[in-house]
Amino acid sequence: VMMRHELHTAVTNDEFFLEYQPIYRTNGQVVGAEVLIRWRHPTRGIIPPGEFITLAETTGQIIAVGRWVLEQVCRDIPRLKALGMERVGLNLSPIQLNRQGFFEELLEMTRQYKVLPECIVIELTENVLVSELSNAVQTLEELHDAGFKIALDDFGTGYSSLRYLQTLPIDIIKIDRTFVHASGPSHPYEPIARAMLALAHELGVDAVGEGVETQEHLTFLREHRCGFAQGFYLCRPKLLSVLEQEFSSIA
Ligand code: G
Ligand code: G
Ligand code: MN
Ligand code: NA
Repeated sequence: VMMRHELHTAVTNDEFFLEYQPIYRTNGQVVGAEVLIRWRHPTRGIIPPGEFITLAETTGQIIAVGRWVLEQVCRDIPRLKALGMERVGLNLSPIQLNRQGFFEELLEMTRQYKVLPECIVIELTENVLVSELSNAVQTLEELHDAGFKIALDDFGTGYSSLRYLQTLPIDIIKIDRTFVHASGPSHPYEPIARAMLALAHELGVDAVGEGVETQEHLTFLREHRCGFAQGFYLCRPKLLSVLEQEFSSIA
């Protein structure tokens, strides 16, 4: 169909671009970033990933798109490091993860650009793990053994069982913003949010609070020993060149 063909053109015409959203320690220090793809459509303007990733998955074009993202990230890593962003979170679709040879391709790409595996955080949603569990487990083990970091994205919103936290090589849980926004003693999710952070602490995995939009959200995370935070209150996703300007004017 139309959009499918347009997606194909987008890959060949270089219409995608990346934004990075910084990730901070809850004490304020920047430590990393999450990369988010955008599509600069020739007539429709900027299209967010929510509007084309699903299509790219169903058509298989996600493979080419994902490869483009990975290569661009590998190129950007030295510049990110210069800003104190030592790790980059990459959102992966189950189709990418379950594709034969994905691990080898990732390894090959990082070697080519002399990127250390520990600089790359593979972000997966809980739903990915449930729907495609059989293949995913082995690939995740391989990735983890090679030094790549594994993050469970949108934690608390999917269909996952807590069992995955023990059976999969998870390094980081990203607490969904539903729970980050639950601060305040009268909020019904507040006990759950606190329990999620206690769980991360018990398991020895890093916790990143997502969707931090106010000082109150940040204080809540800090008070409940959440080590890391990300959100509009701290910094919006931005072009790397814009981050470079802003971070150098602060320093
Ligand atoms: O920016 P926005 O809120 O529209 O992002 C929507 C979703 O798109 C997020 O859940 C994010 O994980 C996903 N996403 C962003 N970049 C990528 C990417 O490079 N690959 C995949 N598979 N998903 C992405
Ligand atoms: O599903 P995932 O966590 O990968 O989604 C990332 C998306 O969340 C990005 O599209 C990003 O724009 C969005 N996002 C980042 N920070 C905030 C925030 O503070 N509030 C809200 N509502 N969305 C955010
Ligand atoms: Mn994510
Ligand atoms: Na998320």
